[in-house]
Amino acid sequence: MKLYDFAMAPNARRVRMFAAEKGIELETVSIDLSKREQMNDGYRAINPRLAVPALVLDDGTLITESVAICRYLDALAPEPALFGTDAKDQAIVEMWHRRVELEGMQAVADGVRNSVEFFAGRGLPGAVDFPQIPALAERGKQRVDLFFAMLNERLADSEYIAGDNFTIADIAALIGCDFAKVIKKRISEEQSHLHRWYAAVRARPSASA
Ligand SMILES: N[C@@H](CCC(=O)N[C@@H](CS)C(=O)NCC(=O)O)C(=O)O
Repeated sequence: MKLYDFAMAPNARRVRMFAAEKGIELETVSIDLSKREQMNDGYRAINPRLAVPALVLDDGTLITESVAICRYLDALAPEPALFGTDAKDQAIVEMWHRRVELEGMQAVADGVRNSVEFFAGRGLPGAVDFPQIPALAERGKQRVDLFFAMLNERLADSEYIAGDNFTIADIAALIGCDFAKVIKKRISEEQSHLHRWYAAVRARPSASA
């Protein structure tokens, strides 16, 4: 199988980090988003959604959506259990992962895509061009502050975001925190619980994948 990837793309990093935690080595093909290579006819034929990551299996099956790719890798290599263990734990991991995606990653994406010059005319990824909406960027930035505050509170009494174990929720949150630096949003010194968690998760070898 082949992963269509780009080093700086947060959603692609999600998959690389997940695979590294599982000990899975993926053959990768870089699609340089900074040169808009995702728009080229060659890539369009591989993934008409014009985004990374995209996983193409040996039988030609295309899997897009970073979390769907992670689900596939998880089924290939169930250990360590990054989507939770028993019924209750899986639901708790899903709950936190969804919150991180909707309250964190989406907020950062709104902030970045609607304010950074490179994304002018490209307010959303995909085949259709959308203009930037400055008010959405402002709302995104405000929501990032709330996201950091929410995580700091949660991490005051939990080692990792979904409980005692490192999970996909931590991967998504780390990537959200790092992506937020693009819009100059950084964890503040006073957010000691979030700081503690960030240092621990950032130090994992998979964080550099
Ligand atoms: N929901 C998709 C989002 C994929 C996505 O937005 N990928 C970005 C990179 S992180 C992309 O390819 N952007 C291309 C563009 O902006 O045209 C996923 O989780 O995989």
